[in-house]
Amino acid sequence: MLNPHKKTTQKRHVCPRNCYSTCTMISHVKNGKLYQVTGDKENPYTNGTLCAKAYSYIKRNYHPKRLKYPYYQEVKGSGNFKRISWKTAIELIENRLIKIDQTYQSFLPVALYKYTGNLGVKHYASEEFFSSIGPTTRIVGSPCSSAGFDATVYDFGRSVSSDPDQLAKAKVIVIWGGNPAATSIHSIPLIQQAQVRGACLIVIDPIFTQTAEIADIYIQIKPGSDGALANFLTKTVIEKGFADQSFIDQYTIGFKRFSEKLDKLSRVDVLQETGMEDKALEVLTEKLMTSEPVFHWIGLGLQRHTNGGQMVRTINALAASTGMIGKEGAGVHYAHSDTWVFKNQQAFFNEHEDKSNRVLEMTKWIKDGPTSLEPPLEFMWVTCRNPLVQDPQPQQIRKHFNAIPFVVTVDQFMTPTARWSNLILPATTHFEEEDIAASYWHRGLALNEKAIEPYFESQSDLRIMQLIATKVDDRFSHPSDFPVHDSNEDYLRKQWTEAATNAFGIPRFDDAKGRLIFPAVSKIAWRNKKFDTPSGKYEFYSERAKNDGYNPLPINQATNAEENYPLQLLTPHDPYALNSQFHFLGLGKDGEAFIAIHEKTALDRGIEDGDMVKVFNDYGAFTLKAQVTYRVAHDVVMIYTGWYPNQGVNVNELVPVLETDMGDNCAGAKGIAFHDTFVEVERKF
Ligand SMILES: Nc1nc2c(c(=O)[nH]1)N[C@H]1C(S)=C(S)[C@@H](COP(=O)(O)OP(=O)(O)OC[C@H]3O[C@@H](n4cnc5c(=O)[nH]c(N)nc54)[C@H](O)[C@@H]3O)O[C@H]1N2
Ligand SMILES: Nc1nc2c(c(=O)[nH]1)N[C@H]1C(S)=C(S)[C@@H](COP(=O)(O)OP(=O)(O)OC[C@H]3O[C@@H](n4cnc5c(=O)[nH]c(N)nc54)[C@H](O)[C@@H]3O)O[C@H]1N2
Ligand code: SF4
Ligand SMILES: [Mo]
Repeated sequence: MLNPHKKTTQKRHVCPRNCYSTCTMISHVKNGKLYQVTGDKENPYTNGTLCAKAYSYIKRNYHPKRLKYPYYQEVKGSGNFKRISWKTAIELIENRLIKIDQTYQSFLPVALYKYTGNLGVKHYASEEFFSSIGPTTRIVGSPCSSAGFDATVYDFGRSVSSDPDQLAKAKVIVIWGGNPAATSIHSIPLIQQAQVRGACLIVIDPIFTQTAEIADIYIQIKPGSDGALANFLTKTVIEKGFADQSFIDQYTIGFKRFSEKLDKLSRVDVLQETGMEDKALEVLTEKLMTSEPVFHWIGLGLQRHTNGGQMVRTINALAASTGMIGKEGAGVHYAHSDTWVFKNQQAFFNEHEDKSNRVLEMTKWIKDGPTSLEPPLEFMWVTCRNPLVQDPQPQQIRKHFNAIPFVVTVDQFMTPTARWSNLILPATTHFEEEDIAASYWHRGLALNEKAIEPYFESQSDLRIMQLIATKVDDRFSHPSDFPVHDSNEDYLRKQWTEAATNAFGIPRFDDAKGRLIFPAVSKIAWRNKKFDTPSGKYEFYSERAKNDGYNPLPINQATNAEENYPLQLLTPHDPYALNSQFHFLGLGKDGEAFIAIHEKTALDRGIEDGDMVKVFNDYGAFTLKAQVTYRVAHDVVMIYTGWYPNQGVNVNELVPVLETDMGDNCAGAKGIAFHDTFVEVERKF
C-alpha cells in the first residue's frame, strides 16, 4: 500500500534505447516506487508524448521476469542456475582474469561482445574497462547501420543530417526503406505538418508499412532494387533538363562520368527489376521534377542487403543531381554521428582501430567461432547485446559459446543469450542510475536522474566494471587506469570533452542538470556546400570507394543473395518492440509472432488467415501463425525481428551470414545483409 503521507517525487529521464527519438520523460515516484512515467512537455521534438513501450516502462521495470540476482550455471543452457552473491560472482570473474593473465601474459583470450541495448554514455564503461587492461579480443561490426554510413562518407565525407524539423518544410518527402511510423514516431507529426501544407509523402518499401498507410504515393518495390530505380530517376531527370547544373558544376566531382553510365539504362529493365508499374514510375518522376524542396529519408532497413551501401550511394546521387543538398526542407537524411563525442566512446570507436586488439569481424565470428584462435578464447563478456536473438545463425553462436570456457552476460532479463551463459549479472534500468544520452536523429541531449533504488541486487554496467577493476587491477601484470573510485557523477563529468561542448553548446556536464539541451537553431546539413571528402566536393566519383574495391561511381549493383527458396523473408523492426526488447509485454494487438503472406501465395499453399504454418530454409525451421494480407508482395514474406519468449520463433535462425557490401570503414567489419534471406512456407496440419 502506498503511504498517502509520503511525498511524491519527480525526476527527469532520457530513453537510452537505440531509437531515433531519444525521448525525455518524467518519472513519478511514491514511497520509493515508480508509479507513472509521462512525456516531457519541454521537449520540442517529442512534445510530451512517448511511445507505447515507454508507457509500459513501469511494467517492464517491475516485471516478475526481471533479473534480481546474479546467477551461475556450470553448463551453458542447462538451466541449472544457482543464485549466487555478488561477492562470489566477482570472485569467479577475478579468478578467471588473473589466471588468463598468468597463463598467457595477455588478455587476448578475453572477448567483449557488446551492442546497443543501452546507448547511455555510462555504458561505454565496458569498452573503457576492457581497453584499460591491454589488448583484448573484440567482436566488431554493426548489424545496424554501417553500410549506409560508409556509403554516405564516400559521397559527403561524413554522415551528417539536417534536424528532423526540416521535414515539415519539404514539398516532397521520399522515404526509401524506412518505417518511421513504427521506428521514429516523433517524426510523423513533422511529416504530417508538411502534408497539411501540401507536401507529397512518397513511401518506397516492399511492405505496405504503417508509414505507407499515411503516404500520398506508395511504391511497392522488389527488395534490393532501389538502386535501379534511383539511377533511372536520375537519368530521366537529367534527360528532361531538371538536373541542377549550377550545383553540379560548383560543388560536385565526377558527374559526367556518372551520367554517361546512366545512358544505357532502359525503362523496361528498370520496371522488371523493381517490379513497379509503368504508371508508378511516371508519377514518381513527375513529382521529383515539379516540386521542391525534396527531402530524401533513407531508412536503416534499406541497407541491410548485400548491395545496401551501393543503394544508399545511388539515392544520394539522385539528390545531388537535383541539387537537393544544403537547402531548407531538402537533403538526404540517414543518421548522424554529431553527438558521439564523449571520452569513453573513443574506446568503442578505437576498438577496431587499435591494431593491438584482436579484432573478430562479426560475420567471421558467427561463421567460424573461436576454434582456430591462438591464444584461445577463454572468457567472453556480453553486455547490452542479445546475439542469440538479434544476430544471424544463433544456432552457430550457441556452439561458439559452448567452446568458450566462461561466458558472462549482463542484462535485465533472462534472454536466450543469458540462458546460454555461465554467469548472469542483473543490470539496472535508466530509472535506477544517472546517465547521459543523446540522439542520432535530432541533436538533443539530456541527463538521466536516479529516481529509484536498483531493483533487488541489480547494478549499473559502470559499477560492475568498477567492482571487477577494484578487485583485480593491482594484481594484473599491467595495472589499468580504470577509474574505480569515481561516483557516477564524477565519472560522467570526466566524459565531457571539448567536442561535447561544441556539439551541445554548454561547457560542462553539470550545465545539463535539470534541463533539456536542445539546439535553438535548426541545422541544415551541408548548407555551406563544403564537403568533408578528399576533394572538398560532393563525390559522384569516389577515389576512396575505388581504393576500397568498389565501383567508384554510384551505379546500381544487384544483390548477391542465395535465392534458393521462392520467398524473400524480410525481418524489419516491430512497432511495439525495440529489437529484442519489450516483446514479452505483448503491447501490439497481435501480441505474438506472425508471418505476413500475400493472399495468392497463401492460396497456392492452401494457407488461410490464422493457420499455423512452417517457415523453413536450409538453415532452420519453426512454426508460427500466418497473417494473410496484401501488405507484402506475392514473393515476399515478413516476420518482425525480436525475442518471442515461449513461442519457439527466432527469425535469425533462418538468416544466413551474408555481408553487406560496405561497413568496414566505420565499424571495422561489413554489416549483416539480414534481408537477403529466402524461405518457403507450408501449412501445418
Ligand atoms: N533479423 C534481423 N535481425 C536484426 C535486425 C533486423 O532488422 N532483422 N536489426 C539489427 C539491428 S538494426 C540492431 S541495432 C541489432 C540490435 O541488437 P541488440 O543490441 O542485441 O538488441 P537489443 O534488443 O536492443 O538489446 C540487447 C540487450 O540489451 C539489454 N539491455 C538493455 N538495457 C541494458 C543495460 O542497461 N545494460 C545491459 N547490460 N543490458 C541492457 C536488453 O535487455 C537486450 O537483451 O539487431 C540487429 N538484428
Ligand atoms: N518501434 C521500434 N523502433 C525502433 C526499433 C525497433 O525495433 N522498434 N529499432 C531501432 C533501430 S536499432 C533501428 S536500426 C531503426 C530502424 O528503423 P527503420 O529503418 O525505419 O526500420 P526497419 O524496420 O529496419 O526497416 C525499414 C523498412 O525497410 C524496408 N526494406 C527492407 N529492404 C528494403 C529494400 O531493399 N528497399 C526498400 N525500399 N525498403 C526495404 C523494410 O520493409 C522496412 O519496412 O529503428 C529504431 N527504432
Ligand atoms: S523507445 Fe524510442 S520512442 Fe519510445 S521512449 Fe524510447 S526513444 Fe522514445
Ligand atoms: Mo539498429
